[in-house]
Amino acid sequence: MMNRILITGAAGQLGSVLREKLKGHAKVLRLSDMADLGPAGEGEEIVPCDISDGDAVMDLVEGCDGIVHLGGISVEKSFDLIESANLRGVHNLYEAARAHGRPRIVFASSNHTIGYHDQTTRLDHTSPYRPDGYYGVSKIFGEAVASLYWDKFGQESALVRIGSCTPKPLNWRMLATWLSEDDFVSLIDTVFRAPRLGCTMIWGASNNDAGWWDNSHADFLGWKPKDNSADYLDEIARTVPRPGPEEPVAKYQGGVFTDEPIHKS
Ligand code: NAI
Ligand code: 15L
Repeated sequence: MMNRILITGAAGQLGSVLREKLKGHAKVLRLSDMADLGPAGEGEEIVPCDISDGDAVMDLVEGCDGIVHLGGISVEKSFDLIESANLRGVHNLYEAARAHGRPRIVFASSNHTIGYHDQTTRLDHTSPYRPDGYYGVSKIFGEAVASLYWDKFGQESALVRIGSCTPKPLNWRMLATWLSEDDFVSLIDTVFRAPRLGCTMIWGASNNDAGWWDNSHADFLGWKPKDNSADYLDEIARTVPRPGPEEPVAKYQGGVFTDEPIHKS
């Protein structure tokens, strides 16, 4: 069993899910965020930290043998906000990992790295980036830093381009992008157990009939997502009006993010 897994962004939506569902995957879960995390439970350590602070991140990472990096801005915002949390934050994390024995990193990247691809296009790991905002650009930066630290220092990472991780798919687009919480947990578990990881991009989506992304390049890891958004098709058809084909949410893989302005600080 792993000794200590660090979860950054542990107070957020996915962090709260993993706080529960990764219990028992390591002797200790070190939970970190700049937002309040409440008291530590059994098998938990709470370490508050702003990831844009390099010294604090250096201390945060010490003693961890795996990292799930969720912390940062998770939607489109001004460049200033994204720069400090997502650009400096990732730089600080990789520098700290390098100094502390190179624990494996699961980096929460996003489908917004490729958001301007049309929904009729099938993508694989060789498809070009088409970010739909500065948020998507910052995730491409994170993937590039991971690649640099792999080639230069042998730092292993899983670059998980998460689609939409929610308890169930909520709209027509999510029939393609949905990642169930359990499949996310099994992905993290697979990544930490794999004999070889390297620096591998993985599409973070469940086994959806309506999916857009081909993960066959990452078959060597052995991850087998079990859930399928098709189980919710009837419910969505009954409750969610179908958008017109030219609406961003139905046209582009990044959905409504493609309709965002460039935000000012
Ligand atoms: P969230 O916004 O709920 O959580 C992010 C957490 O990061 C928050 O608790 C926030 O306080 C923390 N944070 C922000 N700036 C920080 C800083 N400077 N220092 C320390 N902590 C900071 O986001 P969510 O939905 O939980 O997503 C987690 C990660 O997964 C994010 O990196 C997001 O970009 C990525 N992701 C999530 C998807 C989803 O479906 N939820 C889809 C694609 C990517
Ligand atoms: C993301 O990257 C966001 O963090 C999340 O809030 C969702 O909007 C998701 O993508 C999505 O595209 O559904």
